[in-house]
Amino acid sequence: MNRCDELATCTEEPDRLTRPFASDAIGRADEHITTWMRAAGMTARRDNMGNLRGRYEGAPGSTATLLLGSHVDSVRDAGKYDGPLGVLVAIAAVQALHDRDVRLPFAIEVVGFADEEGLRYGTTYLGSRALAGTFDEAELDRADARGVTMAEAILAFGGDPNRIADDRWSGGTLLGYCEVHIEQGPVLEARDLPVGLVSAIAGQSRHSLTFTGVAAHAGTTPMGSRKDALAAAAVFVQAVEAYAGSHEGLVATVGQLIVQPGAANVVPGEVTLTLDIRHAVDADRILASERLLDDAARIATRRSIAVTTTQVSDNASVACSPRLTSSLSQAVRDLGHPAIQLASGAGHDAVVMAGLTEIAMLFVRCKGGISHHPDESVAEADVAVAIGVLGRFLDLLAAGQ
Ligand code: HGY
Ligand code: MN
Ligand code: MN
Repeated sequence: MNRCDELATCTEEPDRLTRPFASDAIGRADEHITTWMRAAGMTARRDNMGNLRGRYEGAPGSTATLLLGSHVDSVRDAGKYDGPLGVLVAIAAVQALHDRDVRLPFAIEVVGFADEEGLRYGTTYLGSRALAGTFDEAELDRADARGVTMAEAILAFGGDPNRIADDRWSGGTLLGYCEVHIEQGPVLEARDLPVGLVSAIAGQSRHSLTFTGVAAHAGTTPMGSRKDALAAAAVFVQAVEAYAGSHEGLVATVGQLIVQPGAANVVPGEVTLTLDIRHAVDADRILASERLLDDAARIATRRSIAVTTTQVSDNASVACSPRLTSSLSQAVRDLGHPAIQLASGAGHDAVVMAGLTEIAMLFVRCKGGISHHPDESVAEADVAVAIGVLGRFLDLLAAGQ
């Protein structure tokens, strides 16, 4: 818990927690985590994309590796636990082995992923894609809000943007990937449970839309002859909320909206906004994307303005491994708790890791289900359960359960 507090001081903004990809703040966080990894008997290095890779060797002759971890980056004005809790619980489980001088019949790698949230470049899962070997090099040309490309950011952060391919897993047989993460939802609190197993992770589509009208004088342009990009975007935002609200299991969000030129006395000429669409069933998510992008075109045409849309990312829903989840469930029961399963509406690096190996996730109860907000909080007792469950999970895997 103290370590979560310490990492929360690593921020790009003095009055709130904002820790973007390849920033000085995440560099400071990596230094703390590296120290803690080494204290737990791990070697630690940072790869080209900026993932922290801690390794705890297995017993002599062991050949397989189990991956643990979560992400180190954050959203803007974030809570302390989304991401870092999973990295620190994994380090605590390895620390317990190291303290007992125990070597398992497999190695453990704890990964602190460089970018799960996509705050800086709008993309998602940069770190886990590099490790899974599914990173698209074309993304290196993406520019951030200050015009710094991803390649330049990687270089400045100490990585080689031309050698991201070296980051892909090449360490032999994998037993799987297990991620501990706060639930970011209300289920465990409602059921009064400290932890739960993840059954599946909802699919997620991210789009960028730009409405282009004509900037004009706010005082002299009659209402009937305006091509107001923000008025059109506002109708679209309402349409997004109405559509998602009337479709079971669908959530859709306009999280960012940038108005140009952004002056009080100028009719907005251009608005760029983000659209985040999620559903557990991929067909429903894809249909929602099509319908909402059609709505945007219809709204623009009716107002004689233009709209362009770009798909920024698309991640299918992913089921967790029954085999790994069964061992994780057994670990939960062995610690005396019911092992319930619940779906994840939030995305996680596990989505990408599912392309590399089997995945399992353990959710930790969080207060009020609050997340992506500074009020995010977890109970120390629940974190202790999560560390115990992960330790038991390692024992069960070692016993070949
Ligand atoms: O947006 C998400 O679901 C995750 O927090 N990146
Ligand atoms: Mn997260
Ligand atoms: Mn998050």
